Amino acid sequence: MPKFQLNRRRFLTTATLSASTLALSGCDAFDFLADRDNGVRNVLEGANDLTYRVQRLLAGRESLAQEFTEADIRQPQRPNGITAPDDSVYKSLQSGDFADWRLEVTGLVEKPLSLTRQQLMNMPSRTQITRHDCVEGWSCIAKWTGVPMALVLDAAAVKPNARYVVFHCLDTIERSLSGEVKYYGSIDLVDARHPQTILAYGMNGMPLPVENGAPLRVRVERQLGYKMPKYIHKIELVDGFGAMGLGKGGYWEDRGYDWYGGI
Ligand SMILES: Nc1nc2c(c(=O)[nH]1)N[C@H]1C(S)=C(S)[C@@H](COP(=O)(O)O)O[C@H]1N2
Ligand SMILES: [Mo]
Repeated sequence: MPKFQLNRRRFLTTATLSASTLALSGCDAFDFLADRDNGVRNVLEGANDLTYRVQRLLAGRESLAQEFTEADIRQPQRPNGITAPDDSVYKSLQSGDFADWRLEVTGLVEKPLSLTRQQLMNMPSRTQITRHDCVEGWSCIAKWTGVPMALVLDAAAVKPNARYVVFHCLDTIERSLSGEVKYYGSIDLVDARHPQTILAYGMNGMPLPVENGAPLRVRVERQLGYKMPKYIHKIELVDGFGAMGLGKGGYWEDRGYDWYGGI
């Protein structure tokens, strides 16, 4: 395997306009939000659509999520959801250290791509120390390294009618009599082209561990954890979610979570 190297020639940006300026460090809990009957949470959820539009309006396309320092990293990123995919395709890719893994970029693009991890690592990278907020009520600060998604989208030449980016994952999140469901999720092109939206292959200076989504996971820093799919193998540009899953644009969205998980 080629030696894994993280490029440190990166710009640390200062925190700007962000709703998430709570001075949480490490994996602190904000337990009150985990309570599903909590009034604050209900208001937050009811206001989702409004939040989405207001954030767009006030914060603009380029506003950044807060970034932290090395000293703010207190412990490993807490793994959540699927942490060890048992799918045979994933396990065989993993046993070959992902040499045979590819990221497909398909759908509404002029130039479909099929990229190795090494090719992604050869592209310009960005490193950022950010706070991950899970809807279950915990937060974690970690350092993420990856290729800005805008660069991958540009390489694929997104068609003008594309509206969303869908992430297809290798892990099965649900098994029932009616079949198996693989994790998937989506964001719009504004978030996809946001400067802090990266396809991450490194975490805390090391290759991304399996628990946290190896070989590739997305970071969308102004949204909640469930909006950041792990174990990605395909990025699809679409103009709607109609035919996909239950039609809401993501595994958790299909089960009632907001499509815009802004923080
Ligand atoms: N493929 C996949 N992506 C996923 C999940 C998952 O179960 N499978 N869980 C989501 C949730 S709810 C969270 S909080 C984060 C957890 O990321 P971490 O394990 O790196 O902390 O991944 C998100 N992305
Ligand atoms: Mo989460």
